[in-house]
Amino acid sequence: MGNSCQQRVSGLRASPFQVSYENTACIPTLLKEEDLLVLISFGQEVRGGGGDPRLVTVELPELGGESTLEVWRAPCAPETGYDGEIRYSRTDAVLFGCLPFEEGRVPGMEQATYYAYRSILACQQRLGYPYLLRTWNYLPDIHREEGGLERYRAFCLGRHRILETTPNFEHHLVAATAMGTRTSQGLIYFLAALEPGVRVENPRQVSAFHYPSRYAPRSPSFSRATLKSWGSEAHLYISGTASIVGHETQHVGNPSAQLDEILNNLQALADNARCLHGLKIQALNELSLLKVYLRQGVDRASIAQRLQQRLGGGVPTLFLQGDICRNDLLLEIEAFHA
Ligand code: 3EB
Repeated sequence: MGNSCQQRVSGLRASPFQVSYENTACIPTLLKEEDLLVLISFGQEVRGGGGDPRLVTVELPELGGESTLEVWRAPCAPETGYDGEIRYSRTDAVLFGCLPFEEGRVPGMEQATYYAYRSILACQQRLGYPYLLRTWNYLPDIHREEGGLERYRAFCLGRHRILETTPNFEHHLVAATAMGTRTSQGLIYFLAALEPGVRVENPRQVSAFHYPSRYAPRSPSFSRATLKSWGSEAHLYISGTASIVGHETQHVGNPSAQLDEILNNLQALADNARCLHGLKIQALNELSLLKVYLRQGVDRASIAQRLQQRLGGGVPTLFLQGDICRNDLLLEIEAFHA
């Protein structure tokens, strides 16, 4: 890599990036920032990014009338480029990669997923970041049946088939989001590093990789969170978290009760990260960022209000519309803690 960027604070390596939501910034200005690692926009695909590999568009509508950008900044200028179909941005510490989810070339969701993840694993090997920390999977039409199988379940099958070929794969499962889109182009992006994070599970929930087979022919290959220490600091990457206790959906048809259950799940997960791994987090209002996904028809304002009552309104929160993997789930929340 050209310019090395070992940032040291009191002799210890510090966080390799920070993430913020920005409502007033504009894309061309942000892309001129040398230390910009990743820029994520939401909704309609942005034209005029000049093919900058750091610019990613998640084609889910943002709710609430804003047009927010998610900005990841590194302590130094990243190196950017393309590895086949994967666009990447990397520093000495992390690799961020993004690829279109291509279903044209290979038939079916399962195969497309298998090949997408095979490309990701190969890219990690080539560039030298062998450990995934987190993945985001935005997949068109996840509830549609294809060859007798719901597409989300076919995704789980393809992801499991490739990941189970890696050493000690359950131990190394990482946090994830899997969300249905209403556009034709899907997208996967991921974060990888030189050393692994720690898998964190939730005592209120059956680990997704141990779900009974009625949910999918192969269980969903993700952990409830990944904890990654960066020297004196730590990040907790929290998966999309839903109103599931054990392995069953709770409060079918009731969005605000689902929200309360999600917050109970997030608190239990934070408690686990603190008690088992010493993460410095007590209350959910200490989380750095939230992303709330709402199924079409769920009222944003009432969810936002209840969230504010519970968390005090101090945690930056982005609301997106998406299809959560199970039909009876009305919302889902992912989070980042730094
Ligand atoms: C759940 O807990 C809800 O398949 O990668 C959440 C986050 C969910 C990630 C995935 C699925 C995934 O089962 C669904």
